[in-house]
Order: sequence, then structure tokens, then C-alpha cells
Amino acid sequence: DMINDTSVAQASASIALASDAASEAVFEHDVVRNLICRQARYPDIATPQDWYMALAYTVRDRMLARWAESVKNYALHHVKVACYLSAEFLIGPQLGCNLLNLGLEEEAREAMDSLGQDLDALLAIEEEPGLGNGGLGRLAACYLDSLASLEIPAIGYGIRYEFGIFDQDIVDGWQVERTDKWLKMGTPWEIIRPDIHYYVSFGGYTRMWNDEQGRLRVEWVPGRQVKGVAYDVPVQGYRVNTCNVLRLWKSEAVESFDFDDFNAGDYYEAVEEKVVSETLSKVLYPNDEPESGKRLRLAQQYFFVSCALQDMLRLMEVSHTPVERFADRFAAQLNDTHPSIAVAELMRLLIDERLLSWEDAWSITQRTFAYTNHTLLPEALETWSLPLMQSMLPRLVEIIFEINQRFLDEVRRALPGDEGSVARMSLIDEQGDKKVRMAHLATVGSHKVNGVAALHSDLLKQTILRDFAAMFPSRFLNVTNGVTPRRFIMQSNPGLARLLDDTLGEKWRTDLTRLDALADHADDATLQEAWRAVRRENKAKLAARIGNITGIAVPPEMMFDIQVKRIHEYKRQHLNALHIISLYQRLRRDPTLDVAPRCFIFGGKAAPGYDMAKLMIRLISGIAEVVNQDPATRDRLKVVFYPDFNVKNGHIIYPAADLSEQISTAGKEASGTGNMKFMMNGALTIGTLDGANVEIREQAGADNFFLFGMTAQQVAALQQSGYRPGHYLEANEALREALDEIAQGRFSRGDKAMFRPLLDNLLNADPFLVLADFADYAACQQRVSEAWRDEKRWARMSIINTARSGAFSSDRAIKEYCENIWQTRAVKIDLAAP
Ligand code: 7GP
Repeated sequence: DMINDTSVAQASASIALASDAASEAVFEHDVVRNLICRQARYPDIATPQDWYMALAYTVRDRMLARWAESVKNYALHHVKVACYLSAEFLIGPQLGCNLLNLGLEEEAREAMDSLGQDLDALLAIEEEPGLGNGGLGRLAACYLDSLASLEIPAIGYGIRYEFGIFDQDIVDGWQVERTDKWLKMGTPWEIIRPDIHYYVSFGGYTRMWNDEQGRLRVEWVPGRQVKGVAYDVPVQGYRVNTCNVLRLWKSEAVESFDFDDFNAGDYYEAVEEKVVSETLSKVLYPNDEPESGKRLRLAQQYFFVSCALQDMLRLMEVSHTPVERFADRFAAQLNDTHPSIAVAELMRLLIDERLLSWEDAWSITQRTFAYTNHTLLPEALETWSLPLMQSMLPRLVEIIFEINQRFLDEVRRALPGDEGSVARMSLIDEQGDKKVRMAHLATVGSHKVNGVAALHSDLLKQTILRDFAAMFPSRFLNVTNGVTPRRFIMQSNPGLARLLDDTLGEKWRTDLTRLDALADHADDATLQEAWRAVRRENKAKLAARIGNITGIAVPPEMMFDIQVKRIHEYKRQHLNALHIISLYQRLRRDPTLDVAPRCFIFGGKAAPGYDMAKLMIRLISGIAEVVNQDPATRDRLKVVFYPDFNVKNGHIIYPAADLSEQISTAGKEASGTGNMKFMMNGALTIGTLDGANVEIREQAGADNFFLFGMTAQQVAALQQSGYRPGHYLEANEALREALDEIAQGRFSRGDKAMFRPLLDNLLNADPFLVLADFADYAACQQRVSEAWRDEKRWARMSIINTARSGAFSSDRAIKEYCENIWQTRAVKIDLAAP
């Protein structure tokens, strides 16, 4: 009844609208009220943290009526909701983007000003929730931003980790990890929903029984249960009333405490139970770690997926929709295989608890799910030990067996006598210790499977999912990734945003393809001058920050050549490093050498257990230490390792880049999204034909992209025919010298052993073809240097890159998901309507 109550609707609308119409004075008043009513502080003794909280609550208050209105509308109109299931959401700092999306930035700035507070200083103290590792988690966050901005009903489902990705310190050139205590000051961006909670079972056994109707039923008698409580983060669309929700689950102990029987022993057991239950959502696993001790990780995956599906079923009930219509009301996207146990869990919920037939349940399941793959690296493909899964999720394994049996029957019918295909496609890897192949479960249980860039989607069909693509060709498609221009242009590069407004009007803000018109002005001298001015300012800001953090003075006139991303051998930070060493050698040998003065900036975290990646960080630090203080080169060459690369630091780094390093071994980087952020902000790319680089080059034009290296095909062919790194070493003197200098301890304070593992790996195996691509990379970098000398040409190329970046908005990507996979559409949220 409540949702039809006009007076309630009017009240909600007026709460939301009043705050919009509100003057700066009202905003200011609300901040002070929150300072007192939420922080219990008067202005005269309030700390910056108090002011930040007061401001954040003031902004949040302006989102809540929109949120309630959005939720009400979804329920009322029985619309289809896109559910994005992801173990990671790397959402970044919230205050700035919420101010931007609500259109309240100026109002807030002025209000805080009158209160004697600097908005930028308050934005700077926000601790970001690091609930993701990198690309995959950040992509999920960009997609939530686009869904809300495109007014599409959506829910993000994930885990509320108490500790997110570790913070990185650099000590003596080495990475040192610190735990990320993002909640230590509390967070104003979540609403706890103790009433929205579900129970999730683990362990125990299953048994069959006959119910009163004589139906054969399966009961899972769990060994223990954990409670999942909803923690909601509002996701505000850009200049629209849509406010969606990111629902994160925190694990808690089940209060099954029997007070009558209680004695001291049981009490301590109960406390222990509580501790164990709460560890489930305690910490995010860093990726790229070797498999081991991952029991808790599987438990996390099942935990959040089960909560999400139970929540979706509850929403069906709330809106009085029969469960048979589940797939008409929800589209559920599996962000890689981490949530893929959802396929079996939805089957369990529908069969065991809602008593649907296998066939009906399976039809619903397949129509509900779609699966996005984010990697082809064999070591990153998830498998779970069958015995482990059997002990933790006995009922789910039974269901997986049944799915597999029915599926393999289908394979045998399609390919009679082809037991090779059956073994390859099975959900269970039977070789050695038995394992469940999660990518196969996701593929079989979904109606659509996509890769994240054109090349990657093709390779997916040719490699790891080849048999499936042959059998179900129409299931496979590509959706190239995208990034949100709200955060990565408007919020982090306000200078550029203003210049774009001045040049093009404001339409680009809601339709990024409008940037295209900029290309017509690429040679315009006035635009070029303004363009350079914006870039100069961004670079000066980054230079100042680098000075503060590292003590390294970098002149903003230098070319800023930047590689920021997770540290990984396939991303080849060491290729970049080897080129720097050889450049350094050339400069020492010939001080008059005419090359562009450059500052090479690196940033990124290495997984704590990934020794080679950590050694790569140490190598970069070692090069920086030597190069930066060498009087022979220090005016022309700088090297910086920027510590603790995260979303917040990205805000200052992307807009300051002249050159974006996207140099992965072709075929290994599924898409990349940093490449898109750099391009939008006017950086030129030096890159291989890998991931979305291919499409970036197509958009920018070959003349506006620095291409080098082997193609994915050439890489595969070379590896097939037996790659010999030594061959490339013999042919390249500069390469030999660079490796030799490392071996001599030049970048390790004389320690000749330090980089031995890295050198041995390159010389003996070089699995990512660093040596094979070195010569072409160095030659390409030479072309970069030459292009830099021509200021006008560079400005033109930079402008064209931004102009052609419209295709890489996450809005474009989300529209493709909606049309080609989810069949969802926009719903206008109108606050004024009674
Ligand atoms: C990344 C891919 O490495 C990157 O190329 C892509 O742009 C990004 O996903 C978003 O699609 N993968 C991960 O971050 C990751 O954790 C493990 O993959 C499955």
C-alpha cells in the first residue's frame, strides 16, 4: 500500500527536490547540522575528518530520496534488473564523483569555503575502499556508474571486505605490503541493512527423503551456517534521478545460541564460532598468487553468490512475481568465474527450495546468467579441487555432477564417438587430482559468453573455449571494455573538461562520441595552445606530488612516459626497464645525443607471493636510484616508481601522461582499461597489437599510435617452433649491454645476485618474449622521441586521441550488454511526479 500512497510519494519527491533547489546557505546549514548531529563536534574544534564526514553525509542525504524512489519504481513497474555479480568492486573515492553526478560541486565548494574549509583538502583525505585488485574490479565499478547514468535498473552484488587490497610502501626499493584499514575512520557511504540477511550453509552431508506429496527431495544438512548481512552503497547516476545500489555482503555468526543450555564451555565455543564466521568477509585475496590455502576463497565466492541469489528471490516475492518468471526479472552477469558457483546455487534454490523441475530450473538458470571472461592465461583459469568442494559444498557438487552428465550426454549426441571432446569439455578435469573447471560451469550455465576486446573474444573462441564455441556458436560475442568519463575525465581532469565544454559545448558529457568533432580542430593553433596549457598544469601537479612523495624532482617540460598497472611478467614492465637502461647507456656514451628529455613513471602493485613481480619493482627502483643522480643524464632522464598506485592516485596520473605504455605480449592482455583512460586524457599510446590496443589504434588511426612488436599469431608461432631468447641476445648489442649491467650489480648497489632470478628467466625461458620484442620496441621509442620534437604534431596527435576515445566510454559498453545480453532498458525516475 505504501508505494501507492501519494502523500508518501510527494514527501519523498519534495525531500529530494528541496535539496536540489536549496541554496548554498541551506547546504552550508546541512553540513553544520551533520557536523553536530553525526560527529558531535562544533565547528571550532572539528578536525578535517569531521568536516569530511559532515560534508559526505550532506551529499549522501541528497542521494537517499532518489535511491528510495528508484527502488520503488523498479518494484512497481516490474522492470528487468541487471545484476552484476563480482567478487571485486574497485569503486575508488566516492565524495568527488557523487558531487559531480549530483551537480553539487560548486555549491559544495562555496559552502565549505564560507565555513573556512577547502573542498580539495577534504576530498584528499578520503580513504578509498580498495575492494578489488585491478582491471576486473575497476571495470565493475565503471559499469555501475554507467548503469546508473543510463538510468538502467541495476544491482551490484559483492563482498564487503574489511581489508581490501594491501597498501604498498617502497622501502629500499622493495615493495612492502601494509594492511588496508579503509574502515578505520568509518565510512559514510554505506547503509547497513540488518533486516536484509540470509543464511549460507557449509559442510555437512545430504540425504534424500520423500515429502508428503511423495516427491523425492534432497536435504542438505550443513555442518555450519554463516549469516550474510547487506551493506548498501548508493550509486548515483550522472545528472539523473536514478540511484542504484551496490549491495555488499558482510559475514556474521548465526545467533543460534540456546540460552537454556548455556554453560561456560558453550559460550566460548559460540564466541569462536563468531570469529570464524566473521573471517569469511575479512580480506580480499590479491590475484596472481599461486594456488594454495584458498579454502577461504571458495567459501567467500559461495557466500556472496548465495546471498545475492537469495536476495533476488526475495525481491521476486516482494513484488508478487512467480518464481517461474525469474529470468524475465533478472539478468545476472558473472564477472569472470569467481561468482560462477551461482549456476549450481540457483539450481539448488529452485529445485530444493522452490521445488521446480530440473528442466524448468535449468531453463531459468541459463536464461538468467551470462559470463564474461577476463583472461586467457592458463594459470589464472579457476579450478577447484573436487574433494575440497565436496567437503565444503556437498549439495552443489551433486548438482554440478548432474549438470555435467546432462551436458556430456548432449556432447555425445552431437559428436558421437568423440571421447576426446567429452574429456576436454567436461566440467570435471579427470587428469590427476580431480578438479572442477569453473569456466566450463559458467559457459554451460549461461546463454551468452563474452570476451572483453575484439581480439580477446576471438582468441577465447580459438583457445580455451574452442570446443564450446564450435558447439554453441551463437552463445559467444564480444563486448569491448569501457571506462567512465565521469570519473576519468570530468572529475580527474577538470581543466580538460572545461576546455572541451568551451570547444564543443556540453553534449560530450552525456554522449562521449561527440568528442569526435574535436578532430576537426586538431590543427587549430588556439586550441593547441589551450590544450598544452591544460596538460602543462596537470603535469606540474603530478610533478609536485612526485616531489613530495619520493623526493625526486621531475621537470614538467619532460615527456611523461607512464606505465601504471599491476606488475606482471606478461605486462612486461621489464621490457620498459631494459629500454631505459639502454637509453641511459647511449646518453652516457654520447652526452650530445639528441633525444627527448623523458621522465619514466611506473606504478602498480605486485601480488605478495609473486617474487618475480617484486623483483621487477626492485629493478625499477634500482634504475631510478642510479639514473636520477647521475650528473651526465639527470637533466634528460628521470625514473620514478610511484608508490601505492590505486584509483585515487590514478586521478592525478592519467591526466599528466604524454605517453601511455601498453606493451604486453600480444595475446596476453585481455583488454586493458588503463589504455583507455590515458587515451581519453590525451596521451599517445606505445603498444603492441594486444587487447583493446587494437581497437584504440583503429580509432586513433595508425598515424596517431606507436605500434611495435609481434602479433598474437606470431607469438604463438614462435612459441610453437621453439623460442630461443639467446638468438635475440646475440643479435642485439644494446640488449646484451643492458642485461650485463644488471648482472654486474649496477642497479643493486653492487649485489650481483639480486637480479639473478630475473636474468636467468629472461635468458633461459623468457615466457613473455621480452627479448624478442626488444629491438622493435627500442626503435619505436626512437620514433616517439622524434615525434615529441615537433610540438604541433604532438599536440595534433594528442587532440585526435581524445577525439577518438568516445568508443571507450563504459556507456557504450553497457548499452551493448543491455541490448545483446541482458535485454534491459532504461527507466526514467521522475521525482516530481506524485
Ligand atoms: C583484467 C584483464 O587482465 C584486463 O586485460 C582487463 O582489461 C580487465 O580484467 C577488465 O576486463 N583481469 C583481471 O583484473 C583479473 O583479475 C583474473 O583477471 C580473472
